[in-house]
Amino acid sequence: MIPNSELILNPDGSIYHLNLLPDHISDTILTVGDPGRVAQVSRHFDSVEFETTHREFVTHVGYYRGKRITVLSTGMGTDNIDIVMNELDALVNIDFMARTVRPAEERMSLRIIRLGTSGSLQADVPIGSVLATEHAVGLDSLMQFYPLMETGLETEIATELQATLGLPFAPYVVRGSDILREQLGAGMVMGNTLTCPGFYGPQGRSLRLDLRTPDYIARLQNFRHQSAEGEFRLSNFEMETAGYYSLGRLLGHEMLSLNAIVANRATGEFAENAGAVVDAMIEQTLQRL
Ligand code: R1P
Ligand code: URA
Repeated sequence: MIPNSELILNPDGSIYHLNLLPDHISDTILTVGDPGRVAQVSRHFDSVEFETTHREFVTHVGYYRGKRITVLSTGMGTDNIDIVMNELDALVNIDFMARTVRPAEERMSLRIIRLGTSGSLQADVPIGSVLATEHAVGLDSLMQFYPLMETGLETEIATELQATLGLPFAPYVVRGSDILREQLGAGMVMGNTLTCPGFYGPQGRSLRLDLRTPDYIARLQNFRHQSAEGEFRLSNFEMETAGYYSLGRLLGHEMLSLNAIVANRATGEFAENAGAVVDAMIEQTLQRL
């Protein structure tokens, strides 16, 4: 039995942070960082049957062209993704009454799609494009706490990137679901996403503070790893994808991160209408679900 201090339920039986009951979610879940973006997605729904808000976690559940969809905001950073992924998984794979993990044959695999904003690292991934993440690379510490099994290629990339950046720790590298990326990402840019534990220094932005590594951005832009699978380079920056992909692998959920490119760090531009770039990604994704 999972104790009260580990599986924390609110007085109405809902899970601690997300404030949701098992019946509230669908098998397809769209996640966004910005709580304000939840309504930007659900305004396309035929109907909304349930809404709740707790902290930065806003959830709308409704129907889009007859399909039941949940859209949920996560706030920023992989520390929040640890909460979101563990609690979404608990909603489907833990029996709240018995406080036990469901047997393997009863466990459910969710389809979770992140609709986020992102900064491009490469001049040829322009503002306005939508990038579907193939590999995520985590510079955050989340995977120091879980036994993520990385493939040989993932470990090689992590080791080389650690040396390139002169980091005291190895990043973690994890490839996402090929099926979901092919299903929903047709015509989008395919790329490898660097998940950072911050928006400024960890993404090489220097307003008033110097960075430890002055040519940090150039090192990331020029990083290449050659393997039988081809050339690997880093395409874009954001703050959640590696958390999703690694916890998705560990918990058995299908994950896809879609990135609306609103900044380009090679050219120094920021989108004049970032909202329109995000809207286009939302509409295209909903039509493909
Ligand atoms: C930073 O501005 C935030 O934007 C990106 C980053 O991952 C980070 O959360 O995603 P969202 O637009 O989904 O929040
Ligand atoms: N989100 C990020 O994390 N970085 C950017 O540059 C833009 C959006």
